[in-house]
Order: sequence, then structure tokens, then C-alpha cells
Amino acid sequence: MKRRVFFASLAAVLVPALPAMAAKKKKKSKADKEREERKKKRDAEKKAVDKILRERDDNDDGSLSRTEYVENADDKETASRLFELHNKNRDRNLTRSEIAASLGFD
Ligand SMILES: [Ca+2]
Ligand SMILES: [Ca+2]
Repeated sequence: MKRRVFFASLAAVLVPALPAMAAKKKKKSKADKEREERKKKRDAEKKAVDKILRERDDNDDGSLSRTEYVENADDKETASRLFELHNKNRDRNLTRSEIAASLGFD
């Protein structure tokens, strides 16, 4: 009798948990993995661009002017050339996407 009560209690605890356990064991699909990889890459890109902007974006407009880019660099001559190289649309600023590209993100 005691044993029956024990198993009944055990079942009462385990049965509601079964769907959750099954869900945890579910293997990640290829699409899930690819989605996670893209998210990781986006997060890394955002983090890297945010860091550059924190360090150099003096007027906090979310982009880098030539002055901000060059004046905050150690090697100003190289920075000047890099600004030209990465400023793809030839305007006055490096946008987030241009900064990301300059860091090797595509
Ligand atoms: Ca700026
Ligand atoms: Ca630009």
C-alpha cells in the first residue's frame, strides 16, 4: 500500500514535467543554428561598433566625422587614409554600417 502511494506520488511529479523534458531534448534544427549564428554575429558587430562610437563619437550623433575619426586616432596619417577608404558613399561621415565594414563585418 505504501509503495502504491509512493509510485502515485512519483507519477504525479513526473508526468506534468514530461513535455518540458521532451522539449529540452529536442535537437536544434539547422535553421535554428543558423539563426543563432546570425544573432551572434549581429551582437558581435553591434558591440564592436558601439565600442568605436563610445571612444570616438564626440558629438554622439551615431556616426564619425573625419575629425572625430582622425583626431581620436594615434596614427593620424593612416587614420586619414582609412577614413577615405571606408567612407564608401564619400559623404562627411562614417555610418554604423561603414564602421562595421571597416572592422571586417559584412
Ligand atoms: Ca559624430
Ligand atoms: Ca559615409
